[in-house]
Amino acid sequence: MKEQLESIRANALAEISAADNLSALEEIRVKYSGKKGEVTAILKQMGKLSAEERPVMGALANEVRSDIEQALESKTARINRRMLEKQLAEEEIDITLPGKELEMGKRHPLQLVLDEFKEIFLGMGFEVVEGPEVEYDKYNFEMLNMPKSHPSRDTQDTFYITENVLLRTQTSPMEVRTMLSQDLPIRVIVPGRVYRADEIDATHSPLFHQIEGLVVQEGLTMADLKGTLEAFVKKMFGEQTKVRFRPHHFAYTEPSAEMDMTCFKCGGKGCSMCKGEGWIEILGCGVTNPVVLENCGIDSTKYQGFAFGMGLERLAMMKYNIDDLRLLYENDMRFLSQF
Ligand code: 2NL
Repeated sequence: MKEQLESIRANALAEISAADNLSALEEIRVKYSGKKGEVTAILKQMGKLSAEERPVMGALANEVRSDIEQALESKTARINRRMLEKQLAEEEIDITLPGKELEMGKRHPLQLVLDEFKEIFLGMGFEVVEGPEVEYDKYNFEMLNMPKSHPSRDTQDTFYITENVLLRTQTSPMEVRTMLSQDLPIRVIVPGRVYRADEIDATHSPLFHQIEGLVVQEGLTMADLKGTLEAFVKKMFGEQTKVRFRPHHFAYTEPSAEMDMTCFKCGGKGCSMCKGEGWIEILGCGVTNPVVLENCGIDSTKYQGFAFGMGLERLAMMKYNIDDLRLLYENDMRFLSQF
């Protein structure tokens, strides 16, 4: 039995030393120490031995079994380490390789101008409000002192959805909503999409963007309107910019005016940009018509308002010297990547 155990040990250790993968090692373990393994078979025969031999052989059998288990364990560890090293070598990262270039998104020129506009007016204490593009005739026209017969209500200009519902032609309906719901004083700017049934060309589009502003408080005068708008233009186009006001007519303001600014290209001398005029029209404005204030439940003997409105596209075209409105909608990367 002693020789048998010695030869089991020698064979097992030789096989373990030759094995080069985990499943081979598992087979060896089963062959020697498994339920039907060779060492296990010997241990089962211990009962047949004499009382003197039994402890000696028992000790030897245990020694053989533990030698085999230790050898299996250390070989398993070696194989595992080798596999890990191989995996690490395969996954090695070459930190000298150049990185992939990430394309950064950019803000659209209309967004750039809007952001700058908001920044300027937030700095003067205005709030930004936005509202629905599908509006009631009542808010888009009626409350703004444009009765059913008014030419700007002509169906040629306005997209009607039903008799009383339309796509807003300006953002003023949101100012009406603000006057109806908000406490005084009111200082808001209202940017947003507006719609007109226009043919597309270099200066027209059925969808464009407008920014309007409205102030309602006690003791307002035309001087507040002029000062606010002049401050805005100087911030947006530079301190050297001058403005002038020409009388105009809007149903919702009285008096009304259009504001021009000195041409940002020639500084007022006259050039192709301003068609030799030296001045460029930038916005429409006026003192809020008392009729509009009263329509919105505001006491026009106590409170005054001023309002203004302009096209965002026009502002962007002037600021960035863009000569065709359509460039702002086509999303051509060659155009957009310039901003
Ligand atoms: C333009 C210029 C303007 C207003 C918009 C306004 C709004 C309310 C009351 C009074 Cl709620 N006015 N907005 C005022 C003057 C001009 O837009 O060129 N529009 C066609």
